[in-house]
Amino acid sequence: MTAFDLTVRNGRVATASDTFEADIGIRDGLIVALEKTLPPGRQDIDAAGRWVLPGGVDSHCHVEQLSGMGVMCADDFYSATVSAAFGGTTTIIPFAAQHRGHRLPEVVADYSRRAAEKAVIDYAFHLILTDPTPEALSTHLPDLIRSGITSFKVFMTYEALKLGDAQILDVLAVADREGALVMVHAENNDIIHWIVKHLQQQGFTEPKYHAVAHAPLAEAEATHRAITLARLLDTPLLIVHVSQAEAIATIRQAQGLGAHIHAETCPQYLFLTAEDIDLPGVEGAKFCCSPPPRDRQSQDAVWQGLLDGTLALFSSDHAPYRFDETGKLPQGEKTTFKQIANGLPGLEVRMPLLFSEGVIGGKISINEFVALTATNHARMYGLLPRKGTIAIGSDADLALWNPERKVVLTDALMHDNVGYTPYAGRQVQGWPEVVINRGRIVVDDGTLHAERGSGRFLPCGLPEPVRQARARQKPAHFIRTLFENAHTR
Ligand code: DUC
Ligand code: ZN
Ligand code: ZN
Repeated sequence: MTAFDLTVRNGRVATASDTFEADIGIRDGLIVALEKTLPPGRQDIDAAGRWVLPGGVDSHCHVEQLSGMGVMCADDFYSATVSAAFGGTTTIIPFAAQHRGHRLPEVVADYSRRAAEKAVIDYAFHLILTDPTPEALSTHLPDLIRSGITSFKVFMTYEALKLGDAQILDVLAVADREGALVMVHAENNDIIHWIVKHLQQQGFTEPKYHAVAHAPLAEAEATHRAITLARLLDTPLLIVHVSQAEAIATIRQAQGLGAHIHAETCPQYLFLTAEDIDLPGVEGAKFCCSPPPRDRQSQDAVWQGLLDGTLALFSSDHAPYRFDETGKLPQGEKTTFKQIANGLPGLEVRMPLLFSEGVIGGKISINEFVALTATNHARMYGLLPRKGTIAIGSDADLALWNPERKVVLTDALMHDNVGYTPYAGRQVQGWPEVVINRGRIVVDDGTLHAERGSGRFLPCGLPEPVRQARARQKPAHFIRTLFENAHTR
């Protein structure tokens, strides 16, 4: 009898903390052996000359989701997960997005059904919470947390999505009590609206004004305010898609004070700037996302934040819209910056961009790469050790990276349904040639092998920040008890 369904042999293995030579034995979708030399499996892959890394975990992406502006994403759960897999990612955490007036259980059931039919790799869900009614707070959220959705995103901007500060406090308090992590989109809505109004009055409509409207200070202020709300309740908070220096400094300072503040950044803040939006006609729409790409100093600040640990997560924030009337350009060539759908594709290029610039470029170690693209995500959202690492008992989610292979990123190379990549023409070094999810070879040298619907839902456990906050034995907290009293009467 063969001991293993699959062995990955002769590779150099890296986790977030170790680097070692080992063969990996896989049975029933799990890693069951890690030895210098293992007997052959029913199927063998020779990883000589390649890095064997945990499959990536992309914990921020939008899939088959209606935006706040009412635009449907270009990717469904099939195209998004295929695209992710080709880029070395084996787990995604997209959003089940509530729109006002919709009940959370139905929202989640709808996303779950669509993902189960189409995904080719494993997935969990966060919620987007836009309507924290008393029923949602007291019943739906606790039920969903128990069913494995243990993180929710709230917005401080977008008229259709945003919560006020008091509502955010309500959500933070429920999350604190029930064991979930709140993620926040931190931009000051009024600042953005005020600038937009004046830009529009003066006829400034091109895409580049998107970056003017979403001023760095709008992000800095909202980041400070969001952190203040979390500190008031002494509860964890995760700031998503951080793009600029002042916000990073505020996060760093709060972390230094012992607050449970965590943060994420994305490729667009390392590899693009506002200059990319400043193109003739509406071409710049391809680079419009919120927060927008900033400037060189901001890029440096984001790199520094990744290096010193202020920013623990490197996610794509894949928010895919085609460069046509269905997505970026509802009014064709006449589309103004305010009408452009916000978001960039990035599931497929997230890891190759960071591998090339970070690991090959000598800015980060291979272990830091693994932490930033896989392990920290799994830990943050309660999926470790099942996902995000290479260890006995973990799911056999692996990516075999050829560190020598040079690839020019082109629109045609992408497997999503977007039609363009903001990084077209860039050469990267290092490529995930074989991608394995639960022991199934999903991608092998440019060919997809996974079936539609073969991905599985992953219930998330307690997010690590929540576990840490609980372990710290919070002193009785009068302000929090005010909330508890109000909700137990
Ligand atoms: N926020 C996101 O997280 N993604 C896309 C657009 C946005 O504003
Ligand atoms: Zn956002
Ligand atoms: Zn997003």
